[in-house]
Amino acid sequence: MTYFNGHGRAECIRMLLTLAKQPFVDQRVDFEEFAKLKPTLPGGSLPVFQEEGGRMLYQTVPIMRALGIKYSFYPKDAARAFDQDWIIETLIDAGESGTVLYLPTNPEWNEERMTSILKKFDQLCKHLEKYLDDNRRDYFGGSGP
Ligand SMILES: N[C@@H](CCC(=O)N[C@@H](CS)C(=O)NCC(=O)O)C(=O)O
Repeated sequence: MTYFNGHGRAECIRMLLTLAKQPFVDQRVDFEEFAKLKPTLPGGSLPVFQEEGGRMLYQTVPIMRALGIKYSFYPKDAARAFDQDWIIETLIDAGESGTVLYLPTNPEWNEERMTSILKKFDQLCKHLEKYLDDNRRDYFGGSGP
């Protein structure tokens, strides 16, 4: 598993492999090493996960889904799989709209734009919270972290 030296997009993969008790090489590269590596990467970005004797997987969510299926964290039932998938996509949408909350203020973002971004973020969070309330859960994946 190759990524930069930080949590970023890779920590969920590290956590999944750790939870599945699967030893893995946690290769962490700096920007100089990444520049050399980039042309060899299937999508030109990190994280990547090299399957033993197999393919180099890339794109965080598909890597998580493939490993989730392999190590039985991903539901076999279509309705439950759908729930996991819409939650993942909604969290990504919320993350993308929420990024502006901690970036330095961009003078090109006027108040109207900021308000509409925050409104979208708020709607997504409400949708996610409703799922937890409706299912009487504290965690999206089940009864515990
Ligand atoms: N959708 C991709 C995005 C990957 C991505 O943008 N990775 C960043 C690090 S978080 C990266 O490698 N940036 C350097 C580059 O693309 O040159 C994923 O989820 O894996």
